[in-house]
Amino acid sequence: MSCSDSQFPAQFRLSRIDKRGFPVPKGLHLTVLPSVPDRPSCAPVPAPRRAVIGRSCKRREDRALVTGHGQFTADVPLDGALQVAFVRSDVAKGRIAGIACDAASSLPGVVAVLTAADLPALRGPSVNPVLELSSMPQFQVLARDRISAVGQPVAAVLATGIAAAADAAAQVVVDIVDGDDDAAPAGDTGATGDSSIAVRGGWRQGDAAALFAEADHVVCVTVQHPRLAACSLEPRSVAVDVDRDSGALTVWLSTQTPHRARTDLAHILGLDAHHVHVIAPDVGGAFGMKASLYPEEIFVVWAALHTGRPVRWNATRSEDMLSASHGRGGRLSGRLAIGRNGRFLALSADFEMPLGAWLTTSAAVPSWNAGRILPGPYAVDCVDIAVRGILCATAPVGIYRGAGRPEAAMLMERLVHEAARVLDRDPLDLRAQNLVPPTGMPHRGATGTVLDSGDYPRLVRRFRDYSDYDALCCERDRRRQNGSLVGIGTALFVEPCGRGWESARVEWRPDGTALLATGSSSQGHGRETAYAQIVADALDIEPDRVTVAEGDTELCPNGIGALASRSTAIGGSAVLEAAREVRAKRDRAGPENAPENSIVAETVFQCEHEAWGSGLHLAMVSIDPDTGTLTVERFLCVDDIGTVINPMLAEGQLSGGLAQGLGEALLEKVVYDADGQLLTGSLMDYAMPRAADMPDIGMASQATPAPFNLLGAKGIGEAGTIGAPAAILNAALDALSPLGVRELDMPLTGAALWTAIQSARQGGSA
Ligand code: SMO
Repeated sequence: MSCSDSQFPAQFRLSRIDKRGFPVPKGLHLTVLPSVPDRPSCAPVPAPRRAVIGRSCKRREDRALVTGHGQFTADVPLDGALQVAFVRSDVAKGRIAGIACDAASSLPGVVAVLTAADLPALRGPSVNPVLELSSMPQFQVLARDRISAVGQPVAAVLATGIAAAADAAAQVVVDIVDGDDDAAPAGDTGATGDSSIAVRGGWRQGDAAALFAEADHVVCVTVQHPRLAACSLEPRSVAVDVDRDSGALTVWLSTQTPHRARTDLAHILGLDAHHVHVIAPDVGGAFGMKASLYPEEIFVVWAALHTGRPVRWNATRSEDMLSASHGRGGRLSGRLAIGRNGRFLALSADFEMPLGAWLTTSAAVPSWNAGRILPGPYAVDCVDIAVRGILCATAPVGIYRGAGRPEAAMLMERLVHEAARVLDRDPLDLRAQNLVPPTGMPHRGATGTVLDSGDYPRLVRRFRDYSDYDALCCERDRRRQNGSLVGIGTALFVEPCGRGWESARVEWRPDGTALLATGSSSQGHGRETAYAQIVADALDIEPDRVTVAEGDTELCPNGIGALASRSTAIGGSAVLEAAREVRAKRDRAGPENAPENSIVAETVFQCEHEAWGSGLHLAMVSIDPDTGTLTVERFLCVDDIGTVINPMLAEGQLSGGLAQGLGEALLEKVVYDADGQLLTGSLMDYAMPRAADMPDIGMASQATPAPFNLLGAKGIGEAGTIGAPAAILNAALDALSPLGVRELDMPLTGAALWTAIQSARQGGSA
């Protein structure tokens, strides 16, 4: 695979994407802004002879994927595998009075119909205790006595074919009667008492009460995030083979965390981890939804052990809507105390985050991130932030692309825009006055987080130039005077990428090729391409000489996974470290030894601090006063992600994230009714953005390298989901500010905006 087709500096091309999602031909709008680091990186990448890092290599993964030769879990051949169909609860709460399986059991092709009574008590996946877990809900593979949410698996059919399994599942009759002592509220409602709080967190520094009392201005904002479905192109999927003699399991799983799946499965089933081999083949997107084991997956693995036969299950789209983890859904309130001249003095906030009926591995992560990240790029010394995670009778709510970062940025940037409105200041000027200065880096903030690097004032200046901000504001004011509803919204945010470690093994062969095995895995986001570039750069070979193995617990060293924008910064640093070590060994051995032996190095890279990317996004919107229809006329962003390995991949990550961010702002919402019935069970009811919904996007970059990883890289995977909703909501509120509209709930549908316009007009005339 050749990589020589295009060569760009290590920054984004400035590109535009047209209505169909295709880049506008180069030359039409191409303006490459020079990107010069303010300060040299503490750990500069040595100047390579070939400069493979920074090249827009095409994704080596894509030829197979776009020609139908991908190998997803559902494609793995597994002779004689039993298919599973689950019988799910059609009510949100109640007690199971009886399950009638006889009719189903006698159908042709049915091997077994199993209920909780047939299963041992199995625990759930481990839960990451980033915050206090105050009451753990019971985890159940199949519901034993009580129902905790609509869609909860109650029974499972094992059959020789998928149609037979589904037909039989339809014949199982589950008798559910009213339960009266359930604590968790049905549907997506608020807390009903202490027993429904499962996660607690708080951050305090300084005397917030005193500062609020003496502040010149106090602004308050509440934001309700819609609950979102991850909607990965490939739904959940698992296939299990079992070695009858040894009992060893091979588990093909659509996951972003294969090693953790192995550890959890071994723990849950009481097996030695070496008897569990997890393989994540091609993964068709995950977005946080495939980072935890599900009851269905645990059942399938147990069933293979139990029957001694291969077993598989592929979720339908509706099963994912019903029982895969959702994201967002939080209700966040905040107050900002502002002193004379517009200085931010203190920040207080209260978050209520839904958790659903059981806790996924990362259930507490959105709450933790939203709280600790809230001050963002601002120097605010005093904070008082409280977070509660609430159990409710719905599908679980966990991490989803951004995982608390979008919630933090949304609340903070709404507060900033509200402050600018109250003080009659320009939002960019007000921000510029309150930023953590580059000379203050690394900066330990009031919530204890350490911003590693970044030049926020320069980011704001650069953004002003790039977006021609002042001209846009003039245009808005002119059109507003003519009666149009036009608004500009901005959002300045930080994006920490994951902590901890990843591993890599590099083998340099006598024929000049290299084999990389990475513990970090891929969820379809181009890791093979980027990692091959890193190895090639270090060994001074072309990337097509590098073979990459990933997502396999036997072929690859131990790893964490494709999470939290950590793949390049941490996974990539491990790759670079191993490649450098191989190179050093070869240099020591001398060229005369090189042709005979492979040289191997395996390393674990441990990161001391997170790398914090940053970005400033702008949306200019207009709203049709007669229909409420919102049009995003312009979307412009400048992002700082440090060293860029592959500008094309970075751009792809940013635009994909923007699409998901736009989805949250304008279209998407999982809806439960008051009885806990899911009203958005398919893509007929749940509005994902389509290509035609995407505006033209302008992107530019600046680069302040991250000092605590070897590449100087920062995350970009979540930037779009963080910046877009806040920029768009701020823009919509700016557009409707002449009518006195101060609050809007996402998604900003035509109906929602029309209603807001009508009630503002009636209120105004009353
Ligand atoms: S929401 Mo991510 O896959 O950590």
